[in-house]
Amino acid sequence: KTLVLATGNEGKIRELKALLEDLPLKILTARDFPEVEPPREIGETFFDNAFLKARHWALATGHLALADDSGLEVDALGGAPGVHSARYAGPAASDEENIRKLLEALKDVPPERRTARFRCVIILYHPAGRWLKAEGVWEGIIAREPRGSQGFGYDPVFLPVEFDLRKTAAELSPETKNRLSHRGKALAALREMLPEFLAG
Ligand code: ITT
Repeated sequence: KTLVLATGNEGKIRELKALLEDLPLKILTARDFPEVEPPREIGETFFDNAFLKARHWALATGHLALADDSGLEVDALGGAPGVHSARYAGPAASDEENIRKLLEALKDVPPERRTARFRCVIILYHPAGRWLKAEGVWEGIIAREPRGSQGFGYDPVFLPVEFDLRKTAAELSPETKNRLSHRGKALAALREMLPEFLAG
């Protein structure tokens, strides 16, 4: 069976491939289908966007499609940037620009009020119309300055609770991040449901 990763985000592709590597699936990505236009992400929730991406790529390619919609929710910002995490600092914003805007928004916020979490919703969509949903959350604190070079997105300013706030997510090995992260947890939950889904 072929599975299409319904994403153009290289960071997600790297992590999802590692998390799926032992499964008997041929993994392709959106990039393998240059003729297919990506959908517009017009949803207001992680679920809506994950669903629309997975459905779009499954129907366009005729293969199983897995979409990940994720983002960072910062309590002191009322849950922002949330579903807008990828484009927080503008339509074509880089990770660095998004991080700069986030640190600026939090510059007067003390450590005890810098709590945040990454959230990930994964939808696996079968071209026949069946689908599965899985979610994962990763709790942490927003650092005062970026540190580390692994991972992607907001990892350099996310201090996961598991490391007593001493390491950013960008200072963790890919294996450690995948074991603890919102994406790793969502994938673990999805795997539980997978045998029945693929057999059905
Ligand atoms: P696709 O829609 O093509 O999958 P995207 O980057 O637009 O790519 P999202 O709309 O789901 O995807 O935005 C997710 C953003 O949330 C991502 O660009 C990062 O800024 C942030 N994010 C999600 N997971 C993250 C992680 O594990 N580490 C750091 N930042 C993350």
